Amino acid sequence: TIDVTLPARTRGTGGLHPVSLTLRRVEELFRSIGFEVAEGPEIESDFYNFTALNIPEDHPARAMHDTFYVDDKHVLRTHTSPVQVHYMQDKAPPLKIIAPGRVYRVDSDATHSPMFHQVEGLWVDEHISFANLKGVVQDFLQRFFERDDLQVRFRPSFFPFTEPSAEMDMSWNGGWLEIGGCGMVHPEVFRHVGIDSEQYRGFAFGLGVERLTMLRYGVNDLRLFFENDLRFLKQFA
Ligand code: TYR
Repeated sequence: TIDVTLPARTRGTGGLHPVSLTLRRVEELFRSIGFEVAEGPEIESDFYNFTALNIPEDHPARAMHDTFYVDDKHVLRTHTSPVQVHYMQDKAPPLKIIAPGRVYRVDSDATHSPMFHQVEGLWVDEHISFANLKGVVQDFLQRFFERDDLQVRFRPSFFPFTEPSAEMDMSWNGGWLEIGGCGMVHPEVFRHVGIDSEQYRGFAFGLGVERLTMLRYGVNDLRLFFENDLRFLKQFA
């Protein structure tokens, strides 16, 4: 006979990885202000990963110790910025996208992983200025962390594909934390994709997804994301 009053054997259900939770949230927040989500390949030719982004042949970012080479001409993308190039080649402005995805660098310790995630942002139109960049980033971070008083600070910096360029910091526990790079799209990048830099300007930024996730959930070691320890992962399900 069957005892229908016995408790059922249950099975664990899956949950989303904390990095996936962050990616979903980032996409939702940017979609809500009119950004589309774009994707690009993880294996790139050096044209997309470097040349079109105004990173010349002899630039240190190309050195073997940073970049995983697939062969002479192909790399595992070192950042999500090449998605900008694909998108601008394929579509005419106005363009308003984010491009989340995996990136790869030869690097491994408590704060660096050989594979990690970035979210690229790009907004190209006739009257885009650095003020739009500041507004979009600050608004995004305030909503992402649910803190109206969160401040963003821009420090002058250098990226070959933006001019001017800046490093972005956000206020956190009384101090400042670096959360990404940004700037105004360099005319040389527009030239490579056939956009008239007299008519159009754009801003771009790149944010570290693991960084956002660690701050949001109070995780202090990057390696926890990649060890697949269920005791860790179950806390987010
Ligand atoms: N691609 C840069 C990096 O990985 C980040 C970045 C992205 C900086 C877009 C500027 C920018 O406009 O370090």
